[in-house]
Amino acid sequence: MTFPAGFLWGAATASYQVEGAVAEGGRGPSIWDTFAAADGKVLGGASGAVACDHYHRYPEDIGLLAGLGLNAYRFSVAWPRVMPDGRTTSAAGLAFYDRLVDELLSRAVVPVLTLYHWDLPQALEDAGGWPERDTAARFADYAAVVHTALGDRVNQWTTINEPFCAAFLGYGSGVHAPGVQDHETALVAAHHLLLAHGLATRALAGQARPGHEFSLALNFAPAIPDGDTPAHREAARKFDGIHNRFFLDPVLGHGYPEDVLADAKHHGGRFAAAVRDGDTDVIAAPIDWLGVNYYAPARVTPLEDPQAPSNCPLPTLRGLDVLPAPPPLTAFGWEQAPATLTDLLRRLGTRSGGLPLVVAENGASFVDKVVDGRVFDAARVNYFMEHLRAVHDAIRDGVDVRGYFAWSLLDNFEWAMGYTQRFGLVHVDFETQQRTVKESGRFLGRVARANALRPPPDGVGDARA
Ligand code: GBH
Repeated sequence: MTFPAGFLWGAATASYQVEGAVAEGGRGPSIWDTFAAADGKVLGGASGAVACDHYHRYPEDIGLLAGLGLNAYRFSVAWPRVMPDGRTTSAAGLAFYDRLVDELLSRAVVPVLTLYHWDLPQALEDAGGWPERDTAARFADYAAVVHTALGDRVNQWTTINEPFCAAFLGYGSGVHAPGVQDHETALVAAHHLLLAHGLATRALAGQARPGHEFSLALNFAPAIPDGDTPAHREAARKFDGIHNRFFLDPVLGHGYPEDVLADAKHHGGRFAAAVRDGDTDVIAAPIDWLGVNYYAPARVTPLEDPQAPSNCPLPTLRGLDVLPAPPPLTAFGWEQAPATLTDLLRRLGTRSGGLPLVVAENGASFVDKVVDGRVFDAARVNYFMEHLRAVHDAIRDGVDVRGYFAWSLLDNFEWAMGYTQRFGLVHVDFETQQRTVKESGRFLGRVARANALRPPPDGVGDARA
């Protein structure tokens, strides 16, 4: 099972989840520093203050990634390093990413840079955050500054990682920073995040060099109706609408989906008022590829009362429940459904008219133990193997998939779950900062070096056989 020539094989991280050093190099506070400092928001009272200390240990970490045989590193830039107050550029902040990019290039690793993975400067939250339209303009300015500084060496640019999470978990359910709980506010925030993507993409395109490519990364949770009735299909439509199409459709130039806007009617008029003439054109700024973050589907079932509140805390959702996932589960309790990834990639390829796709995140948390200096994470090896076969199935069917990034290079700060969920190809001991490459890291590196997945010997690790 060979992958296309030039396929990007990488691992991903995010600034707040790995860097630590939150008070160094002139970095300003972000909403995640504030959120993690508040009582009861993050499991165990944890924060990203130290995390993996990647800010100091990036040469070692990039050495591990390159040593495995991976050829790309997807990382995010911390806006509050580059602009401690959200507006004024810090040379010291930019200098860190300068060093990081040089280190990657010296090891022939392709830098894939994400401008926003949820660490909004606190000063901008104090000025209204994503529910405030001006934040989108501030983001475009910031994007241009980073692009000016690194555009001579970085070709792959992603504006925003998972606007769904930044908006709906940050301002709707409140389980992520800044912890606002208001679904109408969350919809407004979502619009401004998408607007920020469009404004930034336009700004970067205006100063692009040959070879530069622009993208954003959306998280998809395909909705699987847990039964074959019209009510089940309606429940799946609603979930798919707000989780997936609400973000995908405007980026692809189709505007906001009418059915989702109808589902959103009970939220009042603030979202409609936030969408100004011309915004949908901005959001539809051409991109070169779409980042596809995939972890698991959602099994949905209708409630008898179509107006009854859903157990899934997303704006617009009424009259449906999301069922507990069937086993085998990851440590997070997420379903393992590789075939859903094939379906998703096919659907995105069709819906986008053939836009190149990159699997920008895929991975699983399991309970890992270091034994005699090794981590035999067989469940994760199996997870990667099955999902890579799923990606290959889509490519075989003609979908243009250009790369695959494991989430994550390192065990790291898993947001509201603190340090309790390990997703890394590399184990991190958070007491000593000792790194231990896991078996899954070696496995992915072998696949990357071969640019091919070899079928396993009969019956071995083959859940589909
Ligand atoms: C990714 O998001 C993040 O990009 C990354 O930073 C993180 O470490 C990684 O996942 C692992 O968690 O729909 O309200 O029931 C994953 C997207 C979105 C998946 C929220 C789980 C459940 C919330 N996640 N979703 S809800």
